[in-house]
Amino acid sequence: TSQKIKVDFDQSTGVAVMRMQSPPVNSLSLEFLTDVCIALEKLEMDKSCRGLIVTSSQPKVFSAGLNILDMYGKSPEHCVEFWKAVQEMWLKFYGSNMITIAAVNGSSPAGGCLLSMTCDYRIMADNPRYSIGLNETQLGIVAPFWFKDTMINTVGHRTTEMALQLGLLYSPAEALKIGLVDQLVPEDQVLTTATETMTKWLAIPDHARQLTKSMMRKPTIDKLTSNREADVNNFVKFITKDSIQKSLGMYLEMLKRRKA
Ligand code: CO8
Repeated sequence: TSQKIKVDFDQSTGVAVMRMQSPPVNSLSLEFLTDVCIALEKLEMDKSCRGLIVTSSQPKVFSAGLNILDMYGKSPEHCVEFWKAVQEMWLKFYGSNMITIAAVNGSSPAGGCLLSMTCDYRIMADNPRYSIGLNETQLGIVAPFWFKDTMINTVGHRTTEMALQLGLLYSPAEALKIGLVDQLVPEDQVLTTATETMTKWLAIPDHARQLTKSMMRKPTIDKLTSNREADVNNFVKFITKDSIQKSLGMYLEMLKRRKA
């Protein structure tokens, strides 16, 4: 696999740990998404792999979400390829047969939050500097219906409506309160807690758990699977608009200024 993701699979436990290590902030670029999908596919095909923990090797950040530079000043053709890769990542993670646990050891906005929501369980570092949420409207863009559906399935309709309209980023304590994450632990215990939690989930017979997971998620997955092309077209039409490109440009400027 690539240098940007490190996968350690422990044969004795049947659990793999996937570490995202794409500096500086694990933004989900076309290349990175492709590598993640290939790695996930390999694990999925290995019947001895029953559980997957996803975490970050970067300090302070789980994932900054979709790579904005893949959506800014790019050709429609590039945007098509990029969006297909985003869809693919979501379909693979949300539909995974494995037990998936997100060890959210840093900030996790937008696509980062989406990735963690595709997992079966979320453990977040209890550090008030970190935040998590779907903040798309703050960038002047709109979370697609399947981002919205994933959040509704996680925290419910009313909370999602408010979160999406305002583009809310939650502190770990707030995220726990609304159920966006399942557990908070001190930063240095995120991974060990994920491993302990995995043991509990591994005690359930796979076939029963997998059918249950599929029963819960299939309608949401089918909605995208049967609308993939239209969803790609919508994305490209939206993201290549001058006004949207201008918003993204301003947001990138804001990120730079905030740093200085
Ligand atoms: N894409 C590209 N570059 C990024 C991104 C990103 N998502 N996030 C940060 N960067 C860049 C920064 O610009 C900076 O670049 P440089 O070094 O050249 O100045 C570098 O990464 C480091 O960033 P920071 O200095 O900000 O790092 P911090 O550790 O201080 O903060 C954060 C980390 C909290 C992750 C912060 O970088 C941040 O808030 N980033 C923006 C996150 C964000 O808003 N992402 C939204 C992406 S959009 C998305 O995921 C879903 C889109 C759905 C599309 C729907 C359209 C229809």
